[in-house]
Amino acid sequence: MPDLWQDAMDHAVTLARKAGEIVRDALQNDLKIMCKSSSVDLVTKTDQNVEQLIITSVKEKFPGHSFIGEESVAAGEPCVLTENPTWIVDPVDGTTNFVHGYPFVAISIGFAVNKMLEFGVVYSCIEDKMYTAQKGKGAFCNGQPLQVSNQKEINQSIIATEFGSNRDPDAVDKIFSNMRKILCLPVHGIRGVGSAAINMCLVASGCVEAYYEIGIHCWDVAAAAVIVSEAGGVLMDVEGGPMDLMSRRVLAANNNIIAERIIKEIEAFPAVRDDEP
Ligand code: LIP
Repeated sequence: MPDLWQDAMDHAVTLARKAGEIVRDALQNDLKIMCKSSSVDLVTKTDQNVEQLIITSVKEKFPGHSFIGEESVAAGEPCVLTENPTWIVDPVDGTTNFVHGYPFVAISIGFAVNKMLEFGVVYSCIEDKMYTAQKGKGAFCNGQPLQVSNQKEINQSIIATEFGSNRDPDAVDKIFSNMRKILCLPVHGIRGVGSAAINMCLVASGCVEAYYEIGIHCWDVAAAAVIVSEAGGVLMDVEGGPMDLMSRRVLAANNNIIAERIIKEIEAFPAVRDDEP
C-alpha cells in the first residue's frame, strides 16, 4: 500500500519546526501568562497562537480532517476521537517550563485514523530535537533511529514521572506515596523533565526505562505514544491492560517486565476522562 499518511506527516514536521521557532522567539519577549483550571495550570498567548497556526494550516491542506487541540478544548471545543483522520495537538507541552525558561518544551502532533495512532511528531524545540515515528516504520530523533533500553531489572532502571498540576492533597499524597514505593524498590533514580511528550521520547531513546503519570491529557501523549512503540517500547494503563488515550493515565516502558513491576507498585487515583462531557 502506498504510504498514505506520509504527506500529512511531512506537513506535521514542517509545522512543528515553524512552531518551535515561534516558541524560541517568544522566550526572548515578555510572555503573557494566564491560568486555566487553577493557578498552577498555565497557558500563554504563544500556546494559543501556535495552536491556531497549526490548525489553520492543516485545515487548508487537509480540509476533511478533524482536530483535538489543548487550547481549543480549553476554549470549549469537544474532545472526542472519531474514526475521521484526527490531529491531536499540544502546541506547547511543558507550558510551566516555557514560562520559566526551563529548557524542555515540545510541540506535540499526533495523528489518528479510525481511532488508531498513525504517526507522531514531538519537537523539543529548545534542544532542537525532532522526534518522529510512523506506524511500522521505526522511530527517529533528528533522523537517527531510536531504540528503547534492554534493561529488565527494575533496580537498574531510571523511572520518569511528574507531580502534574493537581494540588488536591489526597492526589498529591498518592503521587508522593507512589514515588516513594518506586524509589525504594530501589531504582537508580526518578526523573521528570516537566513535559510528558519529552519524558516519553526519553523512554524511546533508551536513557529512561519507563515513564508513568496520572492526570495527563490525550494531547500530551498521543504523538509520543507512536514514538515509544516504534522504538520497541510498550504502552499500558497504570493498572495494566492497554493504554486508553482518553483516560488521562499513561505508562510507557521499555518492556513488559519493567511495566508490570511498576504497575504492581503504584496505586491509581481518579482523573476525569478527556472525553467525559
Ligand atoms: C504538562 C505535561 C506534564 C504534566 C503537566 C502538564 P502542558 O502538559 O506534559 O507531564 O505533569 O501537569 O500537563 O500543560 O504543559 O501541555
